[in-house]
Amino acid sequence: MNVVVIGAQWGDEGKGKIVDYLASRANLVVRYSGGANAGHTIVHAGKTYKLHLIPSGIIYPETKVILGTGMVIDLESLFKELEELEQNGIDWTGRVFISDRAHVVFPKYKEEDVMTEKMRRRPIGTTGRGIGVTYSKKASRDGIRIADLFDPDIKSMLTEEEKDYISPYLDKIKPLIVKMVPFMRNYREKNVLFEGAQGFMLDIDMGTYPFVSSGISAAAGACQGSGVGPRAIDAVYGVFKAYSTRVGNGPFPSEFSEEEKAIEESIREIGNEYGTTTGRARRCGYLDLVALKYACEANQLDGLVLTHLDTYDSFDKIGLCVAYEINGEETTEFPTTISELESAKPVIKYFKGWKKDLSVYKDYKSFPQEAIDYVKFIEEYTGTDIVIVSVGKDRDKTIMRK
Ligand code: 2SA
Ligand code: GDP
Ligand code: MG
Repeated sequence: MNVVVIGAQWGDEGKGKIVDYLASRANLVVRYSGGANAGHTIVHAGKTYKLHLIPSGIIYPETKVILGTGMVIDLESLFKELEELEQNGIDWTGRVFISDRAHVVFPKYKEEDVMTEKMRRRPIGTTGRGIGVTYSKKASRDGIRIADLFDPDIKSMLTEEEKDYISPYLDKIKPLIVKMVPFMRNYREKNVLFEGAQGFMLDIDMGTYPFVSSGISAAAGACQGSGVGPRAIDAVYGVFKAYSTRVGNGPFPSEFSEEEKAIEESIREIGNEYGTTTGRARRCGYLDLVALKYACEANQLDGLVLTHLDTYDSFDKIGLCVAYEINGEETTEFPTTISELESAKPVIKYFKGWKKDLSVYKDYKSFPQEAIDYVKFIEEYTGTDIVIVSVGKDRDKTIMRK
């Protein structure tokens, strides 16, 4: 089985947790997009792991992981992360691989990222990790790939500063590099998980452009970012939270208004909605079904994974954004332009809260009826089954429905 797991919102849906959960059956986990901008959290056996470049799946002692062709690699960050894993008792030797075709992020790209942000008329709120600059270099064919670090012709073109930067990493990275296509050939009959980064609404083509990241966070990127064809994929799952969050700038139609700031505060505190990489407070709003349905359709999701349902445990009532009102007209089609998105007023339908601690439930069927009603409405609206429900950050707070 080859399964793709994407974020179906604006990132931070709990992809790390869900990929880790599903990785118990995987031989290989491939990260196919993004770079050290991502922050994927896994909580297991009293330990919290925050991964940025390394695919979730590394926590299992046998599972192999690969940083795919679609990624942009910050070497300094990579080796820092591997060191942290070691300190946490994770032996990664012989289990971490890097695509020969992934691109390298140089320190000056990060500086340029921060500088460009300062000059933008409408800053995106990037993470400052050099992501956009590296993908721009790639698209304009001025990038340096992992394999190029060992090509004498290309090495001679590097500046002294660049040569000095890469030199301490060359011996360390060499044993990790593989030719992506033959590497994937060896996994044809095995179980492979393809891990997306950020969320579908931050996808360079399909997201709220230009307020997006620069990689492909859509499911389709799993193929391009790993060197397999679309026929290789057996199933695609989209992870989403019981509410919506967005970190950084850009339109967010269901974002809580000034009068609703107290609700936002509660969600942020209960759900711990702070950036895993930058620590920035995440903006919050009710679950946006217009956006979620768009993600379901555009990625042809086979199933949804709902996380953070427990974050609503203490709420009396819970809203769902079921349409946008734009220029006096209601729509359920996700708009393309920023002006439409910025003028969209959310149409909210309210549900009764369940007021129970969901984290103690082991079985979906015994959930309080109010929680079941909420879940059922989302399934009916999106036309997509919710196959897993997560009720806590720990790996064991995960309920498989089918
Ligand atoms: P960039 O740095 O060029 O990719 O930023 C472009 C936009 O993409 C957003 N972005 C993210 N959104 C959610 N989560 C991300 N990862 C971290 C996390 C974010 C953090 O797990 O919390 O720690 O702040 C992520 N990475 C990029 C970003 O906010 C910009 O809006
Ligand atoms: P990712 O980028 O999609 O992997 O998500 P992040 O790790 O950036 O943010 C998700 C946060 O929610 C992390 O702190 C997780 O530990 C936490 N989390 C994941 N699932 C759940 C859940 O079902 N309930 C609660 N309370 N926390 C969760
Ligand atoms: Mg994250």
